[in-house]
Amino acid sequence: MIDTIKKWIEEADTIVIHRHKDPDYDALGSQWGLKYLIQDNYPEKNVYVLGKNNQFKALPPMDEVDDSIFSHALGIVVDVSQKHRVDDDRVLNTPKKIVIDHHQNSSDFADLFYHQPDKIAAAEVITLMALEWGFTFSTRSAHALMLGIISDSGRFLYKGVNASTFEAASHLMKTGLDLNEIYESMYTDSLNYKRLRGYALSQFEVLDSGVAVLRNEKTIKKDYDVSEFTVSRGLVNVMSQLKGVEIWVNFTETDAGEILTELRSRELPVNDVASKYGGGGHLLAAGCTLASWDACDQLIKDLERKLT
Ligand SMILES: [Mn+2]
Repeated sequence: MIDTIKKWIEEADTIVIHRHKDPDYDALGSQWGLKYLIQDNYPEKNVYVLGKNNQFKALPPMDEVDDSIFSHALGIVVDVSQKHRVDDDRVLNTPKKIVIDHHQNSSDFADLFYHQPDKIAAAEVITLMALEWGFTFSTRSAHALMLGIISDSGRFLYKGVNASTFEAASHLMKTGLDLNEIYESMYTDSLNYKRLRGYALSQFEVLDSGVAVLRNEKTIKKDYDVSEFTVSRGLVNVMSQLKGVEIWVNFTETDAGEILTELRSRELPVNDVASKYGGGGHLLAAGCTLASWDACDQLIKDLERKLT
């Protein structure tokens, strides 16, 4: 399959690269990493990374393009495979769509689906693919891809990190990356985010079943001047690596009254529970959106059933 992906890239003059809504460093690093890889190896091609701008400052602002380019562009979507989660659905107007993803989901729009659920990051998938293609890696492509691998692996901590993760990282490091600078750019917190984490640490409850639960009302993001995404994704792991806790879940109320739900687990897969409520993700890290606080109690029961 990766030979076909390379062939489609070689045949295209214009390439648009998309990722999921509410991007993280893996989504963005995969986009920029792939863009730079293509440009460094085929300088004549026009490559654009698309989607809303975001708070991640270690990468440049997103590109902007006219609606007219999609009818003749190659579409590549990274780190997501379901169309309702793709940022900027104009990619659906491209004649050929490649999806490169490492989540558990199937794809409902790919013409070519390169699915690698055993890889910790989409950026790892792209790194290893480009290595097999014999592509040259510049520092700029390696930097973007490294952000993705570091972020989705929790700095090489999460389950699923394996020899292949280090193989990809090792290759990227050989371009001369400054790892300290990268960590500095990713993990220097603002004071209000530190305070928010302190608040969250004092708030979550641990149920007898071994499920830890944090409930964030909609006022919290205003109190701490952070985004909804920061509350939802940024706080779930304050409950990680805690003795006696097997599964932890973070509920965040949105302005519309829905509940963003982030699930994490030490050993037992939880993506089936996320799927049951219309979400998805990885085996041990998944998410969904619930209609109300009542539904949260239902979901907690589903998690507790796994532990009995
Ligand atoms: Mn990812």
